[in-house]
Amino acid sequence: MLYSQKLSQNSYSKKESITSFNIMIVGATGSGKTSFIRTFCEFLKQDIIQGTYKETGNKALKNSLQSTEEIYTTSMHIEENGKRTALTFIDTPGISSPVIQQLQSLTSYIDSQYFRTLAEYTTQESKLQRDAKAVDTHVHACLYFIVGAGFQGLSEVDKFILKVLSSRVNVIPILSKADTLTSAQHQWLKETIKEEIFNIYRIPVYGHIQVEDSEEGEYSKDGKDDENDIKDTNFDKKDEAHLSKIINMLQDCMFKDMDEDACAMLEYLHTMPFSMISYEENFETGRPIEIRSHEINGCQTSTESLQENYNDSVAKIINSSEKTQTMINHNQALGRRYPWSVVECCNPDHCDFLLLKRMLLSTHRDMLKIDTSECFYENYRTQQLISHQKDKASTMNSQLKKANLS
Ligand SMILES: Nc1nc2c(ncn2[C@@H]2O[C@H](COP(=O)(O)OP(=O)(O)OP(=O)(O)O)[C@@H](O)[C@H]2O)c(=O)[nH]1
Ligand SMILES: [Mg+2]
Repeated sequence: MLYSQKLSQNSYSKKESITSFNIMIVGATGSGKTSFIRTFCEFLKQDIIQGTYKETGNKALKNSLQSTEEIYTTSMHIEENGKRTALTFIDTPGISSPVIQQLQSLTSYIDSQYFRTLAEYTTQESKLQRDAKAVDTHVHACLYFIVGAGFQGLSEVDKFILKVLSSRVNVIPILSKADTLTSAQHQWLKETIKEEIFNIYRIPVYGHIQVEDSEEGEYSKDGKDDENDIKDTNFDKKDEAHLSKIINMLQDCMFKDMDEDACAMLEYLHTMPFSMISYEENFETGRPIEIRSHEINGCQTSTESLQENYNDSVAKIINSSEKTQTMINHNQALGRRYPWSVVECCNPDHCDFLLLKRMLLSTHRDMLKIDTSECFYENYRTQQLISHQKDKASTMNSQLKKANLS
């Protein structure tokens, strides 16, 4: 089946007034996860519908930056281009050794959201009408933070975590602290991470579509079937051209069928891993340092140069309304100040913050939700049913044995 056909079959309800969208942030200790959430929230401030901002942590985003000790959430309702989203960030403690235990707490959190839906559906099965207002708490996207400085290829730990998480959620790789990289390092890291994920280790992160050579244009989601195999670290399916095959297939869909989703997926594959810079905070207040408009370079020219570098058909990256958003208010920008210059979180020449925001909240939001409910939740449900059947069968067996003995 063509990519475009599958997506159109799953078209979401246009009547829906507000859509829940939940983003989990995962990565090594100190990789910049909490700073990223703070930057995102600060940037979104003007879009937040008043009175909807909530944190389950103890004002985790308001005081000065602390190491994250336990999972907490930050939620808000935002409205952008007429689309309303109930957005939740799930911040997680940094991963350090021993990895297994920490990873298990993340997978338990993810699975418990699927379990919640399963339990709701089971209890409502007897009712005539299901509760249409049930809140969707599934993790729709999981941003995996990789620190660029000192990177020498994906470590065994990175591969293991990425593989385990990709069997449960849509994982999106992030290259954090991009301000610490030279332009050449930045480019090398992007290419290397993409090459390793798609071609060398074939890790089924978001965008990893299996292209079958035999039937051109056929595809299926790759690697989602071995989801519970937490110990499977067999990354030996090297295919140097795998990413090119995916891109060719998507380009086919885009040109033949004018498929907008295929175009959005090409944009995503072009950019990932998304490079990020979070704002520098004032030590005393925990608030972003003040950067005035005269300290920063004009963004308009840089956006144009970025567009020139892109393949024409995929180049509608940043629209004019987003250009103005590089300033969070009239004359202030988010960024980090160095002796030689100021780096800006929202300048597309400096990092991919705006592209990531657009991808998550607009171009890919519904695709990520569809993937989560139709692929990951369905996998979870099937596994639960199978294990329930197995339990039942073994109970019956032992009862039969007892009956035969007596
Ligand atoms: N240079 C630079 N430093 C950053 C950036 N983002 C965060 N930092 C710094 O990195 C340190 C750790 O940031 P956090 O946001 O607490 O990292 P974390 O991943 O949440 O840390 P844990 O919760 O302990 O796992 C802080 O000193 C931040 O100021 C960035 O984009 N660039
Ligand atoms: Mg943190």
